[in-house]
Amino acid sequence: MKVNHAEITISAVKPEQYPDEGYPEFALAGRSNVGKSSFINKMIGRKSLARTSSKPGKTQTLNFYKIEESFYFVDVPGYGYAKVSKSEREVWGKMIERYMTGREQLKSVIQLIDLRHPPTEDDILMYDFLKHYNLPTIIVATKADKIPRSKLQKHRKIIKEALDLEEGDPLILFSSETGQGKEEAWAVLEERMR
Ligand SMILES: Nc1nc2c(ncn2[C@@H]2O[C@H](COP(=O)(O)OP(=O)(O)OP(=O)(O)O)[C@@H](O)[C@H]2O)c(=O)[nH]1
Ligand SMILES: [Mg+2]
Repeated sequence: MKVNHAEITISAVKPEQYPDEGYPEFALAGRSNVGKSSFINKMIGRKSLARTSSKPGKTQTLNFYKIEESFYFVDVPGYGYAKVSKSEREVWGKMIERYMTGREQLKSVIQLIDLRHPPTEDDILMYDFLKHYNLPTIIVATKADKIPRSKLQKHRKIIKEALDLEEGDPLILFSSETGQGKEEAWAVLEERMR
């Protein structure tokens, strides 16, 4: 898909603020700094619509990006950032749970995992949470440009096995630097938008 129009509609913290057009939504989940905002930017071909940072834990709200007047990417605050207090973590957990378990137009959760390292305990907990609620999931393994070609499949397998990936959940190797995986990701999204 070639995106001509994308805009941030709202940064929401509660359901009353979510957009109400009923467009399909794809939420981005993943640990802090894994590349969620970069994924959105790469997919829509914009350098910095979704704010990226070298400072982890920056996104603290559900950011709804409206794409082509037809669907939303929802940038969700990252998990697993050590310097976040226990009470902040609880607020985060409630916000995510409320959105992800009660949102009819949420078509799939795109869970991003750093391809360079085995999934963390938090990655596995998040995937188990999504599967517990029967949420269709797409795993996007980020920073593929940092892995030598000859080792890509080995790293892919480690993620697949650590998550005990369910059949039907795609695992896409992705790089927001090179654009690797972009077409594959669009194909899956377009299929799931219907
Ligand atoms: N080499 C490489 N770097 C990447 C890739 N994706 C993201 N990065 C870098 O990783 C850092 C974090 O990226 P973000 O997109 O801000 O990560 P995020 O998941 O949105 O982080 P939070 O909003 O803090 O949760 C930035 O410095 C990016 O440039 C990738 O595919 N390859
Ligand atoms: Mg971000």
